[in-house]
Amino acid sequence: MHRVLSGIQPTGIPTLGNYLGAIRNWVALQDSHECLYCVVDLHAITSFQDPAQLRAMSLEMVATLLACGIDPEKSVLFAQSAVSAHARLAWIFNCVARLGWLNRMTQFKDKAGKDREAASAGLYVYPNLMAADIHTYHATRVPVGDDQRQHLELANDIAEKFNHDYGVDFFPRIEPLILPEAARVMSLRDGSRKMSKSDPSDQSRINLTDDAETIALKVRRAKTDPEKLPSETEGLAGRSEARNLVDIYAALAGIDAASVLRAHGGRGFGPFKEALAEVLVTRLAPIARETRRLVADEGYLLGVLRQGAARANALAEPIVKEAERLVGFLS
Ligand code: AQP
Repeated sequence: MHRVLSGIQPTGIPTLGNYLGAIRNWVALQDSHECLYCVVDLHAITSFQDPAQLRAMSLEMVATLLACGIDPEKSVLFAQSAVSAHARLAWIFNCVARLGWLNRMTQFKDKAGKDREAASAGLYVYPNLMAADIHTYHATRVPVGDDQRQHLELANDIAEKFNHDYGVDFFPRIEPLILPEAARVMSLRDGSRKMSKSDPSDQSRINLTDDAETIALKVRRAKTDPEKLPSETEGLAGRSEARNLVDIYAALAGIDAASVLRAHGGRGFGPFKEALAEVLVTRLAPIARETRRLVADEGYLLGVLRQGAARANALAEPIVKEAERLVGFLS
C-alpha cells in the first residue's frame, strides 16, 4: 500500500481551490492508502503571521479538514511543527539542493513579487521543506493541485542527489496525484491568477465557510467576458474566466466540461452563474456548518492533533534518524 502525504498552510480559510485541487482528493484516498495530512505551520511563517492568528487559523484548518471528511482514525492528522523530524531533514535537504534548482521555482517568483530582496530566506527554501515533509515518511504519493507539480519534481531531484551523494537507495521516488478537473482553480477576479486563500481580495475566492448569500454574490460578480457561453469546449480557448467557471461547475457536479456546455452553452452568463451558485451552496453549506460546530470545541481539536502528532512522530523518527546516520551525524 502506498503511503500518502500532503499538507496545507494555515494562512487563511481554505478556498474552493484548496478543496477541488487537494482536500477532496485527500478524503477519497483514505480508504485505499495509508494517509498522513499535516497543517504546515512551518511553511506558513515563511511570510509573517500574527501569532494569535496563526494559532486560530491552525485550529480552524483542522476543523475544516475534519468537516470535509478527513477521518482522524483512518488518517494521521497533525501539525507540522509538532514533528521535529521535518525541520531536521529540511536542513539536510538545504545542503543537498542546489541554488540553481531553487532559482527556477515559479512559486517563489510569484510570492516574492517585485521586491525579491525583502522575501524571507524561508520562502526561498520552502520547496526543500516540502521535500522533507514527504521524504520524512518515505511517502510515495502526494495529492496536490497542479500548482505544486514543480515542487514535487524538485523533491525527486533532491532524493536522487541524496541517494547518489551518500551511495544509498534510501529515499524513494514520489508521484503526484493530481485530479485533472479543476486541478488549478483560478481567481474569480483574474483568470490568469490562481485562487488563493491569502489573496488580499476576498472577492477573488470562495471560502469553504462562506454562506449561501456570499457565495451567490461572489459568483454573480465573478469576472467574465461579453460573449455567450460556447456550446463546445473549443469555444473556451483564450477565455480563461469562462473556462474557470465551467471547470468549477464540472468538478463540483462530477461531469466533464463538454457536458456542462451542452446544458448551458449558447446562453449568457446570468443563468449559468445562478446554476453554479446553487451547486456551490449545495456542496459547501454542510462543510461550513460542521466547521462552525467543530471550531467551538477546541479541546477536541487539540486532542486530534495530539494523537496525530504521536502517530506521525513514531513513523518519522526512525527514518530521519537513519538519514542523519547516513550523513555522518553522531547523534
Ligand atoms: N487555486 C488552486 N487550485 C487548485 N489547487 C490549489 N491548491 C492551492 N490553491 C489551489 C492546493 O491546495 C493545497 C494546499 O495549498 P497550501 O495551503 O499548501 O498552499 P498554496 O498552494 O500556496 O495555497 P494558497 O491557497 O494559495 O495559500 P496561500 O495563499 O497561503 O499561498 C496544495 O496541494 C495546493 O496544490
